[in-house]
Amino acid sequence: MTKDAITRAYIGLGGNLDDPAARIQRAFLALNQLHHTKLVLKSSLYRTAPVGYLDQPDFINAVAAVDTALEPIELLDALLHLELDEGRARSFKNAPRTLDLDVLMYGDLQLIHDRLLVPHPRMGARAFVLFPLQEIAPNLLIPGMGSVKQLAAACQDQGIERLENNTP
Ligand code: PH2
Ligand code: MG
Ligand code: MG
Repeated sequence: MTKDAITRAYIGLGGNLDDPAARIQRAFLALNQLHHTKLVLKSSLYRTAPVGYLDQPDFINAVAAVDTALEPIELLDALLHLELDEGRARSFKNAPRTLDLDVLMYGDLQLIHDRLLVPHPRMGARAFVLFPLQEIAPNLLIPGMGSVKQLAAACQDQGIERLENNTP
């Protein structure tokens, strides 16, 4: 099922196993190939310190903007397929991974669904989301959380480095 309206959605990309930068570059291409979906903007790649479970390699993170006619759950399922294509295995919460693709925002929607919370409930406190998001959408307001600028400014202390040439 698709709907006629097109919605701007933001996708968080991250990984820290087996050449994550290459996987994120492939994921940008794959997002543009999804049904009823067009890649609109992609951020630089960032090297980021792990958040949550600390005993694991640094991550590579980025954010993409897509315009999509997929419904939120359809988009979620499409992203889960792309993760599987990149060999994603799920062992424990916040475990190292080849590729994680998260629906961060879907227009102005605030969604509580048993499979998906939008906006992503932790995005407002994570530099690895907010810095790349701010790069591609500096004036964005995150429903229920505030402006990406203010939220990013409050996360300056988290380890994050923009990769100049987009390679680690
Ligand atoms: N993702 C997590 C938990 N911790 N840390 C960084 N630096 N980057 C991530 O993408 C990340 C994380 C859960 O998905
Ligand atoms: Mg995640
Ligand atoms: Mg995820």
